Amino acid sequence: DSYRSLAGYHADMDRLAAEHPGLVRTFALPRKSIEGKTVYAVEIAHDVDAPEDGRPVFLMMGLHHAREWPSGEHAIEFAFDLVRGYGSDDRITSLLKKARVIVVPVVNVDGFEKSFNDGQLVDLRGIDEGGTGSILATPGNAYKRKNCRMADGLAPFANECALASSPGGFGAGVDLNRNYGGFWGGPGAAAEPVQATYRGAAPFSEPETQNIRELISGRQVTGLITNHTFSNLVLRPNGVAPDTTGPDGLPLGDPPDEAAMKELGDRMAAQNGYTSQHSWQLYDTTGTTEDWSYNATGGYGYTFEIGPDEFHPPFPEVVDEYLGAGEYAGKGNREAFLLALENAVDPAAHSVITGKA
Ligand code: 0X9
Ligand code: ZN
Repeated sequence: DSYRSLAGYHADMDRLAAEHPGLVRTFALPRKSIEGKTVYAVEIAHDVDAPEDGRPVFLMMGLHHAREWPSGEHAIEFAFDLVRGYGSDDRITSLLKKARVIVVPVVNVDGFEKSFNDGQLVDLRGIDEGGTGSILATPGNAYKRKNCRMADGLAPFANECALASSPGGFGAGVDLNRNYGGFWGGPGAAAEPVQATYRGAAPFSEPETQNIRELISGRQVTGLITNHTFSNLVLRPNGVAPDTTGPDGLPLGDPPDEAAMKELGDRMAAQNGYTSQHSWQLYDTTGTTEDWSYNATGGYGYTFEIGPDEFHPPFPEVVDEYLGAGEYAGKGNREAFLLALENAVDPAAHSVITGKA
């Protein structure tokens, strides 16, 4: 009926596990957030409690960026869909016998809580003694982007985590989608803590990105989607163009799996009606989730930029865009996600490189 709060996400994950023992389990990621909150994952698979059995893992994430509310909703709705389909839908049942699916709907728990509470947590007007005026122009925190890493050298009000980091690049916090260890420190990420795309003090300096690193390094993640909003895009690595100079002094070139990753990206885009493109065609980025995960593990990774033009569209539109209903008839993310899961089960089966397609 409406966007989930952080507590709502946790309650739904717990309920899924409680109602479907053997199929669903929840677990805590190893590092607590900057503010000490636990970050939860839900895992869905046939015989989910069986010891590690070599099944590939498909990872679905949302809400690296606090304000991008639909990104968590689409992630958790996919979990619900898989649970509903297990035992009743042959395709889903078969996929869940061959792979494990892990969903982390809220990566940036601290930031999301601030954004969702939309400025109700703090009223800074009384303490605007620095006289910047910009505080008054930022009445709510719904548009907060980054995490809650507070930084030395910033005025006390700018160190308030509840502040939006944009517009105006205002406020402390690390951009979690610039903090991964892939091309960290390169173009398209800021070195100054106040900036909206601040990369952090070092690669993986943040507990929230460490969580995802541990998850991907400890399991066999052969495919992932990290959801963001907005612009109706399916983005694939890399975040910098092939003529960019790499660490060896030579141009990076396209990723070795470019042809296969393009083919899957295009097939997903045919399902959701988005545009499939290289990440760098949007703009340069470094330190992003899938630039690290793909280059570190070879598992395919995509960013979905959900929705045409809003961070917080009316909730019924978010549901329709997931299902492919209403004005999104026939163009839903559900089917695109299933293609990604299918590919993660057997990457070679769909590869234009192996020719088995
Ligand atoms: O800038 C970002 O992090 C993403 N856009 S957003 O509006 N959600 O902030 C785009 C990232 C694109 N680059 C890669 N995924 N490599
Ligand atoms: Zn984003």
